Amino acid sequence: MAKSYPRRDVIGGAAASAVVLTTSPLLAAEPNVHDIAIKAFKFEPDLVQVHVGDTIRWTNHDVAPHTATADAFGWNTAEIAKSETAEITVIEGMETSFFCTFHPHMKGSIEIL
Ligand SMILES: [Cu+2]
Repeated sequence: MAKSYPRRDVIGGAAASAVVLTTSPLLAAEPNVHDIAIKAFKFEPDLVQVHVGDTIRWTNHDVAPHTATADAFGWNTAEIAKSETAEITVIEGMETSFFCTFHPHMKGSIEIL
């Protein structure tokens, strides 16, 4: 006649270890999203500090359309209409100065850390 014994919770112990690993501070930081508002014909803030892999997101709060365009046209959000957003992903060596093609006095900078 078979006798039943209580089982040790070995699987539960392994799962607990896995949780510790995924929360290790040694893992690389998650990519961040950096918001730039376009308001009253200005980029706010006009300087963002970012890491490669981060996203920069512009939101146009003006009625007029705007763009965020690299000074030498290496990247470009194209037209951002009222209340719309546009994003770019930060890549190594990308241009770090940008302006609005419709309003060239609007300028902004990216600092890649
Ligand atoms: Cu503009």
